[in-house]
Amino acid sequence: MTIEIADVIITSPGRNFVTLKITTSDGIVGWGDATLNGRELAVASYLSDHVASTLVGRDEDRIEDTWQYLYRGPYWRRGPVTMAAIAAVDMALWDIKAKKAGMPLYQLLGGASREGVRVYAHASGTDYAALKNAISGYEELGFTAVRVQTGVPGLGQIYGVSAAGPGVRYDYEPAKRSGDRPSEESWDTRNYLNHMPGIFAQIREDFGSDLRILHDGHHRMSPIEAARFAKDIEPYDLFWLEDCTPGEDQTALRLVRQHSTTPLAIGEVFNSVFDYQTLITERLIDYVRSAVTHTGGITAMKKLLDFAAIYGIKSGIHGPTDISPVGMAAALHLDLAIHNFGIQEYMPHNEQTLEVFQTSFTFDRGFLHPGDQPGLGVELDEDAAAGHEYTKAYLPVNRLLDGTVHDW
Ligand code: CS2
Ligand code: MG
Repeated sequence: MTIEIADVIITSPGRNFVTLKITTSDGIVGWGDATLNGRELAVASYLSDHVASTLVGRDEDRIEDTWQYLYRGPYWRRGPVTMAAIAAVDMALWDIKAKKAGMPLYQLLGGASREGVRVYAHASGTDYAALKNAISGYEELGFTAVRVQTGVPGLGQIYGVSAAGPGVRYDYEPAKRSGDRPSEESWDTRNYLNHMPGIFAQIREDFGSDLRILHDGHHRMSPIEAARFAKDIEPYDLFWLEDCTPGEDQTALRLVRQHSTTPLAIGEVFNSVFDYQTLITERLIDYVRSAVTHTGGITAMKKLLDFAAIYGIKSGIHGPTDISPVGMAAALHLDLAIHNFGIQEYMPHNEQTLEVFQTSFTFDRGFLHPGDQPGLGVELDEDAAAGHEYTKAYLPVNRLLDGTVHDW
């Protein structure tokens, strides 16, 4: 059998998603996630203008060969747009292969290594009272791990902190529909460094030592600031400190490592194993944060995680709402199968999204399972998708209080 057609579907059930649909000559359909937050149409064009016609007539079973064809073939390699496009093709082909085998994908990846995958939720609040309320809510739902983000005195709205009041928990949306240009936020690292350790102290006091606490630095610290911060928060036993420094410089984390035993996670902006080469071989991180959707798909992610395993480094796959349910399912099948699983990020999608993408994964007391439907276990309802037109949305820009554009 061969690939007969590759279609790109753009839908916006509350936020934008780009999905690749591959149909084989015998009518089997595979789905792949190609969503790149705030730059969605670039990947859609890459796929429909440059990739789709080259897939037609290819043997859908040759996943590795197709991956290499798309990666090495065009000469221009890597980058989030290219790697999201390759990821979508790769996921769709794995979906087809597993459907043909009549098995859930995790079986083809070696079978389950655990009963379910521990997930962490996003708890945030503009102040400690709101944050505490959010953490309690997640504990009631059975979560054993939470990422905590909170407002910083002297600053307004901060990325990663929900502006909604207490009690609203699943409302945090990273990309805003803000017209023709991104919204802007302000930042001050000094205020943050002085404020945040006290928040972790309060959390430990209120919630005890069992709760797994994660925190995202969102690339905002310099290497020496991150080293100080990681050292300051050591007493609060974080599960991880994520993206403490800007992602481009792998050697920056040497400095952080030299000063602290706080576990480090990085990688949601990475798209290739080469972004990790120094980090992994020098054991500068503890968790790989890539999204399957942005790192070339299941084929590439499995190799990256196997490479990490040799160095005792675990997975912490990116799973925000800007990864579609298809990309999330791909992560869950990998999580269930690999030995060096660490934790999985889980930001549940809204109801509109789940009407468009019908999922079979299940949540039970802090653990997700991808389900046992053949393939990835997610089907896109094209009629429902057509009802949600693409709406331009941007991630916000970050500036220091004096107006300087800052990392985030
Ligand atoms: C965040 C994301 O999930 C995370 O850790 O950093 O919200 C991330 O900023 C978005 O996925 C960006 O698109
Ligand atoms: Mg992050």
